[in-house]
Amino acid sequence: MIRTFGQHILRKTRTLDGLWDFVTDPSNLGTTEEWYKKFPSDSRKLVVPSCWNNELGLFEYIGVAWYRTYFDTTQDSNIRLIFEGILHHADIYVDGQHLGYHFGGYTQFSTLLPHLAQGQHELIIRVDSTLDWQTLPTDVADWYSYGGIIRSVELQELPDVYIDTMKIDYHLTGDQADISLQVQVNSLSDTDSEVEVNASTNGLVFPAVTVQLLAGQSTQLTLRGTLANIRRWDVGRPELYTFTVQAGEDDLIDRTGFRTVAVDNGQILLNGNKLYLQGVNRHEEHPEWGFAFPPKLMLKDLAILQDLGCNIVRGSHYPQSQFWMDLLDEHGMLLWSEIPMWGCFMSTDTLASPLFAERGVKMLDEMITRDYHHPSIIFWGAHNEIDTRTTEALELTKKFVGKIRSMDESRLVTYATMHPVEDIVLSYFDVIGINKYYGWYEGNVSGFRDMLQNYYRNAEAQGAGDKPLIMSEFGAAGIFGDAGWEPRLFSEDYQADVVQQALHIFREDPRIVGTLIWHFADIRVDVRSDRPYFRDRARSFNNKGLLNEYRKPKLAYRIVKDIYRSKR
Ligand code: ADA
Repeated sequence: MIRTFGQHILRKTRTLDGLWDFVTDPSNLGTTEEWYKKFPSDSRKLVVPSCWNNELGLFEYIGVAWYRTYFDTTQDSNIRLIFEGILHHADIYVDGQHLGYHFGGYTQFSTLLPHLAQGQHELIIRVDSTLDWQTLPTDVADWYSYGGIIRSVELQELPDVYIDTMKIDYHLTGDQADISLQVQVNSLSDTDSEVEVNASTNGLVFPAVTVQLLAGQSTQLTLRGTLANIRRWDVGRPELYTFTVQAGEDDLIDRTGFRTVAVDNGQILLNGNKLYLQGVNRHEEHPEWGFAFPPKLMLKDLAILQDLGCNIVRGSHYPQSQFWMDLLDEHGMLLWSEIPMWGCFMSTDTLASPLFAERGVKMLDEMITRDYHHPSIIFWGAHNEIDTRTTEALELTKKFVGKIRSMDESRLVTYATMHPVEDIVLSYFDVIGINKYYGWYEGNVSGFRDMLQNYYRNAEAQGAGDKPLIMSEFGAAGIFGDAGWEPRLFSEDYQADVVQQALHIFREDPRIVGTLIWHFADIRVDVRSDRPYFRDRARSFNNKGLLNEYRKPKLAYRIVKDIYRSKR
C-alpha cells in the first residue's frame, strides 16, 4: 500500500502495480463467455493504478472492463491481496475461480488465498463503473465518477499464524496515556499453535502475552500499558507514535497521535482548547490522473493548503487515500472524512432503500476501520445535502450516526445540510455543517445573514441550539483567467467578491466556528447531453475552485489567503 511509512518488517509484501492487460466490455459479454478463464487476446495495456477515463477513446466510458495480471509464488504460501480502491463494483478471480465481489470505490478490501501452490497465478478483475439510484454515490453527483483500479494493489505473504488487525485506543489524563491495543491473530495452520505477542511504541514495551491458537481459528487479545510524559498531537504540532506488534514470525506497524476532541457550549475543543476552523473542500482529483492522484501532487496540495492558511480540509465527498491522511497526520492538518453520499438530487426512494442503507453502513464500517488511527481526522461525515426535511432522511441518519458512534466515540459526527431552516435531523449530530450558495444559486451574499438567523431559530426549536456550526460549503464559479473591469458572473473577480463578503459575514458571527470554502481546485463533472444535470458547468468542470484543475491560483485564492492569515 502507498503509505508514508512501512507497515511490515517481517511480513513479505510487494506491489502488483504496473502494466496490466485491459479490455472494455460494453456489452457485458465477459461473464457469459468466461473471460476470467480465457481473457480476450485483443486486450491493451493499462497502468494500475489509474482511471480509464483518462485514456484515449475512453474519456466518457462508463461500464464494464476487465483487468489481468500475474504473480508468482515460490512455495506453498498464504497470499493476501489488498485492493486499496476500485471504482465501483469489483469481482476478483484468481486462476479462474471467483473469490469475491466488492462494492464501493474509495475503501479498501482484501482477498485471502491460503496455501497457494508454487508457480504463476493469474489475477483477473472485472470492474464495473456503472452507478444507479441505489449506489453510493448515485448516478447523479457533481463530480466525474471515473472507472478503474484507482489505488494500489498489494500482495502479502502471510505466515501460518498472522496478525489480522490491531486497534489502538487510549485514555488521556494530563500527559499520561493509558493505552489498550486490541490485536487479532489468525491461524491458517492445520495444527494447533502457541505464539507470543509483543508490542511496543516510543518508550513503552507492553507486557508480552502468549496465546494458544486452535488450528484454523482466530483469537483476540488486549495488551495494556501506560505512557507518561506524552506529547499531544495538535494543529501544526504533529506528534506521532509508532506502534509495532509482533506475533511469532509476523508483524504489523501503525501510527497514531494522542489528542482529545470534544464539543462544549457551541465550541469545538481540541486538547481542551477552542478551535476556529479555516479550510476548504477538496476532491482527490486531477484532470490527468482522475482519482489515481499521485503522491507527489498530494504533497504539493498540502503545501498549497498550508500557504492558504488552512488548519482543516474536508475530504469531499469520499474516503481519501491513506497516503493523503498520513501527510495530514505528519503536518498537523485536520480532516473531515465522509462517505460518498451526495444527496442534492437524491429521491426519497433512494433514502428509503434498504440496499442503499446497507451499502452506506458498510462503507462507514470500512472507512472507520481503515482510518481509525489517523489523528488528523476530527469529524466523520454521515451525509451531504440529502433532504433532511424528510422522515426517510431521519431514519437513515439514525442508522448512519448509530453505526459511526458504535465504532468510534473519540471523534465528532457531522454532516452538511442544504436545508438548515427546515432540517429535522440536527439533534443527532455533534457539529452542524451548512452548505449554502448566496451570491451564486440564491440571491445576494447578504442573504446569509437572514438564513443564519432562521437557522438559529430552527436549531433552538430542535434542541440543537448549542451545537457548533460550520459553514461547510459556500462559493461561486470563476473561470481561470477570466478577469474584467466589473465582477461579472463566472469571472475570477465575481468569485473573489462572493467568497470575501461571505467570509466577512461568517467571521463576525460568534456562533460560527469554522468555514470550508467550496472548493480547493476545479474538478471534472459528469455533464451529458441527454441529462438535465450540471448544465451550468462551463468546460464540464465545477469551476468554484480557488485554484484551477492544474493548481494555478485564481484571484479568490489570494483574497482568501489574506483573510485566513489575518486575525479574526
Ligand atoms: C453542493 C455539493 C458540492 C457541489 C456544490 C456546487 O454543495 O455538496 O459537491 O456540487 O454544491 O458547486 O454546487
